[in-house]
Amino acid sequence: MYGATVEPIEDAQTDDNRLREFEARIARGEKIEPGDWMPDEYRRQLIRMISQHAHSEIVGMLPEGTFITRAPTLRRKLILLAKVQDEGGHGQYLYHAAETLGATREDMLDALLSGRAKYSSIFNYPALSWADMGAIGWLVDGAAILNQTMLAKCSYGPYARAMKRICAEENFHKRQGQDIVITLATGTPEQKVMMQDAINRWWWPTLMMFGPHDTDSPNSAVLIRWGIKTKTNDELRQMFINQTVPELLALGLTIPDPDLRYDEESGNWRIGPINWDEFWQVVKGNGPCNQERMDARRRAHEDGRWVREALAAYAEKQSGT
Ligand code: BYC
Repeated sequence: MYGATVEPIEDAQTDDNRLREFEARIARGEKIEPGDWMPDEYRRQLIRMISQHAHSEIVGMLPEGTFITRAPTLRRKLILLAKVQDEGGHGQYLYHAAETLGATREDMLDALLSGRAKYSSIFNYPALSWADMGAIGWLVDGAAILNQTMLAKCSYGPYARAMKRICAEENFHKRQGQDIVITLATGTPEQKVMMQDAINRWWWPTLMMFGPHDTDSPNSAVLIRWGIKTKTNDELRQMFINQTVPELLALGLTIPDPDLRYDEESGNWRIGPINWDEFWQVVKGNGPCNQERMDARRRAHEDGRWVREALAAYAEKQSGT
């Protein structure tokens, strides 16, 4: 009887001590590794974020994938093919990172294919012209780099290390986007119109990629407390705006925001209101391409079934079971 009442108190004290030590390690800048003690909520938040990130990479292959056969030159085709392959590779690193926390590949894929899992809102918009390859590379990859450079310093070792490798490749992705944008923006009048149209369509969805305003971001507080995020959604969004606006304007392109203005006092470019209704509609599955994206992923999963079965059968044969 005595033991039964004492044990939970000891457990609670042990957990308090573990939490203190865990937080002290994060404060010292140490990485948390897979076998280390961690709060359940830290594990849950990481699995949520890393698996959503992995899904985003895989679904993110689709808008650009449709242009591999339509690239204007062989060189552009090779570059785009390499970029889309890189994205598949990023998905693999990230699924592995989530597996180190106990998530299984089957559960993560099931969550994606059944529509339970989120993935980045940005990939539910259509890629309509070759200029979109430039806009995705410059804007979408540019936004992703800012977010991922932050995550490369996060407290969880496997995620931070995956991010370092991914960021190196993302920089190449952004460069190829910039190269397309510069070529079209300084090309024929028709090319410039095509480029401007792509910027007009991708600008606002890219700003939404950073997530809701800090006041509406329920996960940020705990992610920042435990060193997963070190910057807020709004801080990263503002960094992106300040970096990108002058570069696009310098090319003679415009930003589709009548309220855009430079604030001398703070040194920030100020934007008009973001359409959060549109964002939440897209996140809930009602964006322009959500259905198409999920159909494509489900089809690919079915098409790959025989490969998974053959591999499983081979592994079973090898192990002699
Ligand atoms: N889309 O509390 P909040 C790439 C959700 S791929 C959809 O602020 P958090 C690339 C959020 O999940 C790059 N959902 O969340 C690939 C949460 O719902 P749950 C993708 C979004 O986690 C191919 C709710 O809204 N990058 O670069 O603190 C080609 C409340 O939000 C979005 C990553 O995944 C969104 N945009 O902050 C080219 C980076 N935003 O989960 C390029 C890793 C928010 O509670 N993720 N939500 O049900 C992150 O850094 C953070 O999760 C976010 C959101 C900044 C995205």
